[in-house]
Amino acid sequence: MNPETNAPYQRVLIASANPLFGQGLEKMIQRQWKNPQLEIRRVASNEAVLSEMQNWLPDLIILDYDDKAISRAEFLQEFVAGDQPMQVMLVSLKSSGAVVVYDRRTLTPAQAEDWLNLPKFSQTTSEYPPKQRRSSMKHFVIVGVLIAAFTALIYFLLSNIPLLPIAASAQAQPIDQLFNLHFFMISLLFSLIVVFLGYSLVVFRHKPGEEEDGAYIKGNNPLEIIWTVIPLGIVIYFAYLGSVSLAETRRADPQALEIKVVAGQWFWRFEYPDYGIVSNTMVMPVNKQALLKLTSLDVIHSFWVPEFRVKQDTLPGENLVRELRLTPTELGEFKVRCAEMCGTSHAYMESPVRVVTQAEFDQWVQDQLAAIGTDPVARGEVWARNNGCLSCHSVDGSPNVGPTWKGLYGLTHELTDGSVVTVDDEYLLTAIVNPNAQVPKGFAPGVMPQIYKDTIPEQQILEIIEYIKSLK
Ligand code: HEC
Ligand SMILES: [Cu+2]
Repeated sequence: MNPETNAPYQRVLIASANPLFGQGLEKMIQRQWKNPQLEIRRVASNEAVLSEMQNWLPDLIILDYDDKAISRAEFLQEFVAGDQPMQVMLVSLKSSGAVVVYDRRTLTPAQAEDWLNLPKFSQTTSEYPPKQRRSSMKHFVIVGVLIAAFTALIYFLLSNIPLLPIAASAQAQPIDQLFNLHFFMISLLFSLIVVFLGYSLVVFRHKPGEEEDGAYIKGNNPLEIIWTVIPLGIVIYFAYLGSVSLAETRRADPQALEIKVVAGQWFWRFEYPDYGIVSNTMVMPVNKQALLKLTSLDVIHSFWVPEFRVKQDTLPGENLVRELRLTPTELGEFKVRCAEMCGTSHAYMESPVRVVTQAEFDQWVQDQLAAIGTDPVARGEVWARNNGCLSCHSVDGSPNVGPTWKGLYGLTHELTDGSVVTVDDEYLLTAIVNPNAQVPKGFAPGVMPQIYKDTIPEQQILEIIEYIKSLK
């Protein structure tokens, strides 16, 4: 360092947040200048620099070139506001111990910008802050327009690429509305990120010869609050829409057609308890709600017809029956597939789903019933099997939860109340529709389901009785 001997400094202000910088420089200056009147002060923050400049009036200010905590821009502002020329040095300490003096000069306020050579500042002092704000406003306007255009473009593409198959059920409507909204949000967020990124890359690129570091930004509270509160609001709104849509897909029609869906490795079976039909194809009348009661025989499967959008797991276990409501709105042939990995043939676990008119459905029911036959005994056996009677009653005399049906008809029975009855048609009918009325000795009341009066058509109950009578 080589100070001008004819202008010895009396008050030197060293501005750096790095204590090593200040100490090293102070020692060096005292050794070199040997000026007994020399006073050196060290400050570590912007505020301190500014207050010392105003109150202590140093005649040399040494700024740490590498210190981002000392803002040269603010320093400059303060300096421009004053009217004293000031000696400033811009110094950098290298790790090798070398001192690099970038600049050292007496500055008049008018020269200040030139000296600091901060490219962001305008050439004319008086314009400095407003001009900067105006030009960043310009960037925001351009970016805003670009984001809007980009969002529109991507949303247009997303909504015109057939990402989803046709929507073929009433339950698909609220779900597709949600999908649309999500597509819009995806487009907006994607544009927001990519446009800001791309614009910054292009517009704020280092120009050749521009060696300055970028501005040091420590935080921005308003920005952080905005980008927390707005997404939070959006997420809460989506949660609200999600629950509304869920309720919509579950809206119950009391007239719904019940279909029991049984999943197993690897097949689907569809039972129509109202008709006593069991089928490998799910046939549904159009525009009529079907109430699916889903269950599994082995592992967890999942019932999914993509055109209907809604999906429901099927779980093994009597008391884990799940419900799904479907109102098909389009005639046609679809496919149910398993949407839960369930073993080696999971990928092939598909069954046809046919949506037909009510007339076609009635015809299908007639055909199925005709296939079962007209023999009451044979039909009774089907109803007994479909309704799960045979899981509690054996037909070969072997013991089970309930009394065996073999040889039951005509038997003389002792009941738990001590009375003795002969098993005839009337007894069997009462036993099925009102099981607790007469409990045979050795069996507990309340075990046999009390629901059959309501769930099995009377004609079918009579045919079950014919079947029981045939088991001699
Ligand atoms: C969960 C087991 C269970 C199921 C399912 C079941 N039952 Fe029963 N059933 C019983 C038991 C236990 C009894 C004896 C106690 C009673 O009568 O309540 C019985 C009694 C009967 C009797 C009288 C038998 C006798 O010896 O007096 C008839 C008839 C009968 N069931 C028919 C049916 C029919 C038809 C179905 C299907 C639609 C059916 N049960 C389903 C458990 C069952
Ligand atoms: Cu499966």
